[in-house]
Amino acid sequence: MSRSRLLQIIVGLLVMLGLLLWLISTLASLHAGLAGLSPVLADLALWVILGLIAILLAALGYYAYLFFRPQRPRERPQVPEVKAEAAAENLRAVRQQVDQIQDEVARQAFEERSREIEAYLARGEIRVVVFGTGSAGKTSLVNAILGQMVGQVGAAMGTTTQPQTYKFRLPHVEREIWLTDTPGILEAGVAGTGREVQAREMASNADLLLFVIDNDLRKSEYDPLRSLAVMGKRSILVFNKTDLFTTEELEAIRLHLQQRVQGFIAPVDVIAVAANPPEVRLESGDRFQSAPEILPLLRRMAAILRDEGEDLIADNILLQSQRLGEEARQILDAQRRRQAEAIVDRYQWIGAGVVSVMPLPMVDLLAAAAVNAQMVVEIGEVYGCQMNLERGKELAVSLARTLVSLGVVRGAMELLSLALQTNVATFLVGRAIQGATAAYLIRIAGKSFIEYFRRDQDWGDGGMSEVVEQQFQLNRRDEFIKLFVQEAIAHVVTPIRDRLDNKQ
Ligand SMILES: Nc1nc2c(ncn2[C@@H]2O[C@H](COP(=O)(O)OP(=O)(O)OP(=O)(O)O)[C@@H](O)[C@H]2O)c(=O)[nH]1
Ligand SMILES: [Mg+2]
Repeated sequence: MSRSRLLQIIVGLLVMLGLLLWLISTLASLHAGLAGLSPVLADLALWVILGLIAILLAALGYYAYLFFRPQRPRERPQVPEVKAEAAAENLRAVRQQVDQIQDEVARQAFEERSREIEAYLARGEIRVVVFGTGSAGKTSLVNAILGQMVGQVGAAMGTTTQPQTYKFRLPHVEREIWLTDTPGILEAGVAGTGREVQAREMASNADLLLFVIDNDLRKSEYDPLRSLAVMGKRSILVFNKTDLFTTEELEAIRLHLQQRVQGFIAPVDVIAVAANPPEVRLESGDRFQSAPEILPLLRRMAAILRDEGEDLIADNILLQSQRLGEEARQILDAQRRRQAEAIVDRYQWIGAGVVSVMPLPMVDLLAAAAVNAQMVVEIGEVYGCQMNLERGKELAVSLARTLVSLGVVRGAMELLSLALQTNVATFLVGRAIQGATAAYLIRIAGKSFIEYFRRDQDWGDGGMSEVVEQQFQLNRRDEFIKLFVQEAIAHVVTPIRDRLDNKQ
């Protein structure tokens, strides 16, 4: 403690002691004066005055406490808890899906993306992405916002070839802001297209999008802007290079822009700026560079980030994790489909082999062969559904009935008879038709079961019949039947012919 402070405290204490002594002597003389008149009145007056002093001291103490109490550090605003929890929950589910992806490269890419989202959730920065056509002035805008030349500016399209991210802060916005400059969209050439994909990806991951244009909105700008805004991307439409227009032109364009984006961008979020007004030569011959005019944009950004920042982040994390989940689900679906189709493929030719050597009444035999309980169980396993053989059989039998009742058995036989008669020697045609039809029906049954398990063991509104009918329609196209017959000849006819040849 400094000496002057110590001195202040001692002087303060002495003053207080003096005041206290003065108060006591004043009260004592007041009490003595009143006691001469009435001792009871003297006591009462003394207590009232002491009570008032006590109340005064308590009030003073309370306000002193409020004034001097240690300030709790301001808590950092957290992402709204419910949404953040939903996003974390979603990410956990996505991770489980990702674990099942067998393709190493795809799995690693998904793991990387889910780690990125988690890191983003933990860090909580606000990501602002500057996006738009080549040469609209995106890099100029980034330079102006940051107040320094961080990125190269050029008249030709394609000046920025890689996204660049810069960190900065805005007054009254708690979180750090990551500002990303992206390569322009609609650049010519393959390199431009690749960059465009990257830029679009970054735009769809942004918390806040600054969509930069330098004239009226072209269709090629309107479409991506609309689809990003409609998908829930918070966007500001930044109309740059306003120095090139007269005040009247400017107002007309601004009004027109506000009308065009009505419905997905509010009029206050259409903002005119001049990020990098060019140097002008004055009459005196001196060169003059006017300052960028971006203040309205900075104000609007600060207002949005201050008022909606927390929601923007939470919504965005949720959106990203949902997108990741959807993509993982599609890959997993394709992977399971490939595995399940391989099972169907195996069973269809096993069934065909069995049927082609067993002379049984055609319709019964085909329907029975078409549905193999073991195949049902195996397809179920691919889709993570454990079922016993008994249940597999139940499903198989009801599907067999449906195949017969829908006329698929007869239909398949007619289709294949027609195709095989021209391809196979007469003495083999009967067996070939029997075998190929069995394979074909197993295929229809297998494909129908794939649909059933894909939909979480649900046949859908139209029931089993609709799924079977659909599969029959899909598998009766000419091109497919031609290929199928070739395969059937290889799997069914050739082995029979070989056996007969060996016997002779
Ligand atoms: N008149 C005028 N020109 C500007 C303004 N802002 C940018 N420009 C010019 O527009 C051209 C393109 O600017 P950039 O900032 O490189 O544009 P970009 O959108 O980053 O372009 P890419 O990186 O190629 O996609 C440059 O010649 C800038 O000087 C402005 O406010 N007024
Ligand atoms: Mg640029």
